[in-house]
Amino acid sequence: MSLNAQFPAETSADGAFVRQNYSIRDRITADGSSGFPAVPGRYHLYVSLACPWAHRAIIVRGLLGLEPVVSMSVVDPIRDERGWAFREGRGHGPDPICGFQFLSEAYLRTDSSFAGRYTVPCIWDRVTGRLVTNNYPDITIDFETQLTAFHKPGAPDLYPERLQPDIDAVNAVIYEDVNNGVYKAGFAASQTAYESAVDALFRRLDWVEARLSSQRYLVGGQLTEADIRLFTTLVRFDAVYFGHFKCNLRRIVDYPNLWGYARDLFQRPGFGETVDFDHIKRHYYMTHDHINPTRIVPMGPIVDWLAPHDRARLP
Ligand SMILES: N[C@@H](CCC(=O)N[C@@H](CS)C(=O)NCC(=O)O)C(=O)O
Repeated sequence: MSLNAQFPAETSADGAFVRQNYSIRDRITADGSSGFPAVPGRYHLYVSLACPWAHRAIIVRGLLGLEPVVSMSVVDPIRDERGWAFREGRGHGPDPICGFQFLSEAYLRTDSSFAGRYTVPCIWDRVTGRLVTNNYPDITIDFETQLTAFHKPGAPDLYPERLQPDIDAVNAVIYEDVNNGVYKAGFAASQTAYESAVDALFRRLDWVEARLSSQRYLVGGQLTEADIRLFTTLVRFDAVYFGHFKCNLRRIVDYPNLWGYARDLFQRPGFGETVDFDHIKRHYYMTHDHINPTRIVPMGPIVDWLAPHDRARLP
């Protein structure tokens, strides 16, 4: 069975999308207590520019100035039954670390019996010759809290201790209803499961819209991990989730605050330049064959991400 054909199987009896549980969950630690010490040049981050979970790590790595510390490479946005592949193309190329042809090789070298999906983002350790983690929520947190010795001067504190409970609480509901909510809608295999995902998604977007009417950022009056997690879903929303995943009650451009907020982030250093709409659109529309069997990639929408946003007036 092809990987893509497996998608419908990843649903519960009532047709709801269920995200896999398999993951590799070691941690990079400042003191090395995990066996994976924070050492410059030791780790490599594999990403797809299409993937919202990988996109978080790309943004955080850039904002913290970790480019010289953790190397990174990009897979081909088109994934077939063999999984993510390293191929020459615009914005991606051969595997610079082990010469792998497919990301699956990194997983199987780590654990020859690995039974999960071969997902991005994941981090390779040059010293032990294996993956450290593919657990995306840990990757950005470890960059923020364990690699602090290597942050660039003036790097933002994206996960300040005093805000962590609030950030975690906002992340939890936004993950459930928005970040993963769009997937629940898109991969639903029953009308009921689809409608319940779309309901929850747009109720949560209304909640975020209200929250952002009186504050510039999601938590604590400053840019945090929570904003980065929401941004990578918002930036894909009108381009792919609205059509491809049928999240079409409203577009992000229809929400004054969410749309201003998304542009505010997009227009600052470290955000817009990491967004590749070509990889994003080709990945989703050409990879999920059970949703878009013709693999035709829509031309639109035309969205002006550079329009002024007026968010600086908010606290
Ligand atoms: N590792 C995570 C999330 C990351 C993730 O889903 N990445 C997607 C791209 S957005 C991926 O690599 N999918 C490959 C596949 O499903 O074969 C998970 O286990 O759910």
